[in-house]
Amino acid sequence: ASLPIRRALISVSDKTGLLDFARFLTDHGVDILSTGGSAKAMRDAGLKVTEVADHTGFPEMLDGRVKTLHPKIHGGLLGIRGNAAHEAAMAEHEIAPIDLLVVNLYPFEETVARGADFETCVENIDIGGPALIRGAAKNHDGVTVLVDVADYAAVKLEMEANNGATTLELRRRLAATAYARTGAYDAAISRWFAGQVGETFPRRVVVAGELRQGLRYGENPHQKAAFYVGGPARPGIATARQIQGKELSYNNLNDTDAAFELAAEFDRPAVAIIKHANPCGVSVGDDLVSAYRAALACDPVSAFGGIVAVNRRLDGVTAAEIAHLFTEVVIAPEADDDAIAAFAAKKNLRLLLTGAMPDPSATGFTLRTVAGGQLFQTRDNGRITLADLKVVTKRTPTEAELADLLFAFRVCKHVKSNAIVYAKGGATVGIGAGQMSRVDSSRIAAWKAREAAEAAGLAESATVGSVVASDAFFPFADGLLAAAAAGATAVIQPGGSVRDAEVIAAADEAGLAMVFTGMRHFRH
Ligand code: 93A
Repeated sequence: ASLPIRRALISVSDKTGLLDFARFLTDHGVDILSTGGSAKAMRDAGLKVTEVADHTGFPEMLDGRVKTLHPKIHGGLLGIRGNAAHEAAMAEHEIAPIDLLVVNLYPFEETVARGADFETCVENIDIGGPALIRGAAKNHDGVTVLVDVADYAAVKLEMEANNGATTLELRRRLAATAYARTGAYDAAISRWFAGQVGETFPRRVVVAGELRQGLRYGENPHQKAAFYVGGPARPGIATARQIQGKELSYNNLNDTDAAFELAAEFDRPAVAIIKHANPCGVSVGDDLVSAYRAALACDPVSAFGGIVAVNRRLDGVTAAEIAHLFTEVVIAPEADDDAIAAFAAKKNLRLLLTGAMPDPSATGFTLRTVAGGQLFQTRDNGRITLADLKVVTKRTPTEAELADLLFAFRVCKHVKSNAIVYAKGGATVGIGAGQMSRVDSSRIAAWKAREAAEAAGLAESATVGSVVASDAFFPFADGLLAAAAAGATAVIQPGGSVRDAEVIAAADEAGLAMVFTGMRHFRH
């Protein structure tokens, strides 16, 4: 059986919940040792505290860089309870056991995040704190270690239930949390340092992440899954607050992320509808409701059970329109009360609000695993604007075509390769995704557009008079000719094929206008 906690060392930068917890300890007869700021906060609240300096007989020094780094402290945490030799050594050197350690570290991550200068960041690297935490966690057999304010309650509950003691089970769990914290802390420091010395890809990478939630299963029900958040703060799926609806699944999270990142590409009101991480309809418009209608028209069959992202505060009219169709998730930066009310009856629909839109130009990394390793790359934050376009055909695109070409190419960036996107009037009208040959994507996109037109009772396919975008160059003229046959009048593509001349000649012959972007947007 565990012995009751008699002595605690408290040294915390984040003083949230400190006084309440310290009072609880005092009420349970625990002696409290503490460092400067923490001791003052407790003493000011009328609690009895012994300063570490008084306990060790060694002053806090070097601007606080040395406050707890003393054998009386580390011996008190590390000495094995019930080990005769350890107990004898502790007695000889007057080292009192410390049964509970409560530490949270200098706020290094927050200091970096607020853009502090180099020296300030370095000064916020905690040395003594991690040493205490690692020692206490190693000796979890006899010592309880708390590094997270959220765990104070669990220790209180156990102490209340067990005459002031904790269970080994809890101490082990807290030890695991403790090493997760020191590991993440050092990872943040090394990542920051690598950035300071201009290393894009440091020698060793520890992916930042904190468990946000366990998921019911992964991509398939026989796979286990969890959602971790970390890295540079960026509004999006990781900052989303769920307003209503059942728990999100792995696929929901992945698809919702894809939807929101796509919607973020546009300045005008925009709607993206996603299925299986590919868009099945995207549109910009004068307002969200018209953008939603146009996005839905692209492929209303696939949109069933889809995910809808908008890049503006969601209004009630648009929400009511979305609610007509079975939709899994809606994600928006914010929503009007009317919009929230419009979804209330749809128990299964999840509404997520992120607070803000992500910046598509932001730098960062993407990561995917391969057998035995990971592939890192800087994120695809490339964004083609009018100034980047090079007209390669005899005919120059009209202004309306240019607007649609840029729109279609932005969408293309978010479609699995090979990607072909037909667009007209600021809306996609046909999307071909994920095919192994570009000409197949081109045909599928045109075919789907025709199907949608037929279902809507239209006389001709919406691809007639549309523009077409390709995420990579056309290796042969066939894909381009398929687009011309579908009725496209203008083309946007990176260019750079050995057969560019042939493809340009085919475009001229078909009367197409074509622009090269010089930038490819593969997405595999
Ligand atoms: O400067 S340190 O690296 N050296 C130490 O010996 C030390 N001991 C505790 N930082 C140290 N701490 C940290 O001080 C704790 O991790 C905690 O974050 C902070 C609490 O200081 P105060 O009680 O003075 O506010």
